[in-house]
Amino acid sequence: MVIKKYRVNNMTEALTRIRYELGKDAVIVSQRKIRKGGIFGLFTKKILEVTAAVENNKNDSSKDMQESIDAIKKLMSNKLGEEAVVSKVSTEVEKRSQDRIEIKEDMEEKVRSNRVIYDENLIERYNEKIVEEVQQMKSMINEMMNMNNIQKSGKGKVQLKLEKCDLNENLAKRIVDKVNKIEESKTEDEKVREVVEDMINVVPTKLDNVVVLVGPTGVGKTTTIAKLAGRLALLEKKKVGLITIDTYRIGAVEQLKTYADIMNIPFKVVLSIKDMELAIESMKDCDVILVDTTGRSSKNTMQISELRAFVDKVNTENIHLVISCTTKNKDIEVIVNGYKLLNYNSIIVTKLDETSTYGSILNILECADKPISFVTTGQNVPDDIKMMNPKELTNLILGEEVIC
Ligand SMILES: Nc1nc2c(ncn2[C@@H]2O[C@H](COP(=O)(O)OP(=O)(O)O)[C@@H](O)[C@H]2O)c(=O)[nH]1
Ligand SMILES: [Mg+2]
Repeated sequence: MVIKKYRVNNMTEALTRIRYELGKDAVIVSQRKIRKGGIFGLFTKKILEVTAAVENNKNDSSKDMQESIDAIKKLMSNKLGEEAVVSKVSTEVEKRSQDRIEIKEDMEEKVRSNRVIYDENLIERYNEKIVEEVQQMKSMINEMMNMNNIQKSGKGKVQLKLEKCDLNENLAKRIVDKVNKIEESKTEDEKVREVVEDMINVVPTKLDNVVVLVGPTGVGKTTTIAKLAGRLALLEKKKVGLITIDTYRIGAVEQLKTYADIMNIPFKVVLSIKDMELAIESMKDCDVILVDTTGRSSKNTMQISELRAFVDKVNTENIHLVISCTTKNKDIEVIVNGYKLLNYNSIIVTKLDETSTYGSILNILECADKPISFVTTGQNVPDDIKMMNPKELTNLILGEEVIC
């Protein structure tokens, strides 16, 4: 806000100067006649004193604001303690608000006493400006507090970036430690990529003999079995058989039977360990037998042991733990460890299309300490399944690519 007094001979002269110097948005706040010159009040001349005001974004508020922001940035870069910074900023905010309130009151008082028409919009805009400035200051204070909290937590930029990608805290810390040990002259990003890529072990899965999928309910085991069956039978022209021991869920049998019918491949429902032997025997001319299992609670060792009896009977090294990449970090540990009783050899991570951060993939692989065989990326059978190499998976994990 610029407020300026003009001593002129008449109003026309005042208006001309005000318009020229303050622009067309200026308003007249007050006007009065005063005496000028003379000796001891004699021979004085009556002139007009006109006070005009204009809100001036560039030259006033924004400049003040910019100065404050610059001051804060300087304080931040000087790494002052949190309290010192915040109290300094708070004082700035208060001072600025107070200044503006005083000017406003002053202006209103002048307008009232001189009965000058004034621009309501100007006051309104002026108030909005105050709110804006205070909000801006507030967000800067928050940002600074966050920065200081981060500093206090001792976490560096890389650690925070990894955690933002949903990698769990411990894993992110381990990656940072490994990055810090790399001596070659590479950028930090390159080092992080190298470490993450190194942690991913992909198995070029050969689907033959008997393939068993285990994992919690709803992660996509049956859908994945259907996708694999489709690829093997339709694309690779292999003889495929389907077995399910998922008789607990209503509709589970029908779901797989429908796929088997569509693909015209043999399908058996197994209810007992004895049935399992017979079913495998009946499909011995198949190149691949895919076995779907019941989703059991990984917390219930009884249920897992029961399932193990079936899986043991199959006698295969081709057991995949199926787990969704939308699984919460804490649950990953419970699932991965709970299913270890089934001696799975590799991991299938499903539902990559349902999230935009993929750190959980590495959380799963590291926790299980097993290679990854497939990822699934949607509900379409048989299309939405693929193998990904470590580079592609690293791109996803570090948030450089997304699955739509
Ligand atoms: N978005 C998405 N949904 C999937 C994927 N795989 C399976 N689903 C869906 O997840 C739900 C449960 O799948 P299902 O195969 O019955 O899981 P199961 O209980 O482990 O056998 C179904 O609605 C599937 O269509 C996937 O990769 N992406
Ligand atoms: Mg199922």
